[in-house]
Amino acid sequence: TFTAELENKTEDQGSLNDENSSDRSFVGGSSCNDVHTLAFPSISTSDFQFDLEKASDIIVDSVSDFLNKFDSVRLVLVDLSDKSKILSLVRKKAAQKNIESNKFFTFVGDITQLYTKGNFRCNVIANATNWRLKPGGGGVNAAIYRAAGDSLEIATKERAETLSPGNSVVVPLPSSSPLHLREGVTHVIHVLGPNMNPQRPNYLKNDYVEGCKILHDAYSSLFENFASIFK
Ligand code: AR6
Repeated sequence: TFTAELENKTEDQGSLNDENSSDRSFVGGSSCNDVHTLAFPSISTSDFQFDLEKASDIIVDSVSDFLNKFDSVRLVLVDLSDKSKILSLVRKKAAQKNIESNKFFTFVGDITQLYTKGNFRCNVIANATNWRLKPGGGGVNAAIYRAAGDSLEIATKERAETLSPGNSVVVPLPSSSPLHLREGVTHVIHVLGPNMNPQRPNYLKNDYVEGCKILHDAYSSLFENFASIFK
């Protein structure tokens, strides 16, 4: 079944040190060179505390809309653990929607080490950022800024100072950045999602009508910006 395929793929690709992975030609091989691949984390569902059921519906709907419009692209939802609830919800819902498993799948691993640890080439990665586009703060944002070095902060500042919820910005990564050199990442797309955490700015006070709209806008903006890189 579709689900089984996705699960197998996730296990193979996520097994970080498996030198004999049967999926090697698919994940690391030249087939990726003519396919633009975006790896993205689940926006807003950890530090920003957005509901996982609602987020998974929005991810699958947004992915499906995007894949209907573009060929030669792949979208990959990444999370750190094979116990990730958002990954399993999204896998289940993607299967129900019959989304093609070679164009959209999940991957278990660190988004900053997809190639060196996961043998998986992705030229573009998304970051779940904060409104000031600042390094640190924890989560995937801290990890990406740490892995990319100072040049990401400098390149980001040239593009934007702040971001409003539901928007994203593409930042070309200088070739001197370790993330570019080691992992082959050419662009980082910062995305700001809706915030349901009272301790963070732009707190939505559990307003899921507004929250769902913003998360939908965030993924639409992310995918459109991804397409704009290779168009
Ligand atoms: N690789 C892959 N996925 C990761 C990684 C990683 N290295 N680290 C975390 N995740 P979060 P948010 C997953 O909290 O909810 C920051 O401080 C994680 O398991 O990073 O949008 C920013 O500055 C989860 O599935 O982002 C903002 O202030 C997903 O990434 C705020 O957090 C997103 O979790 C944004 O909160």
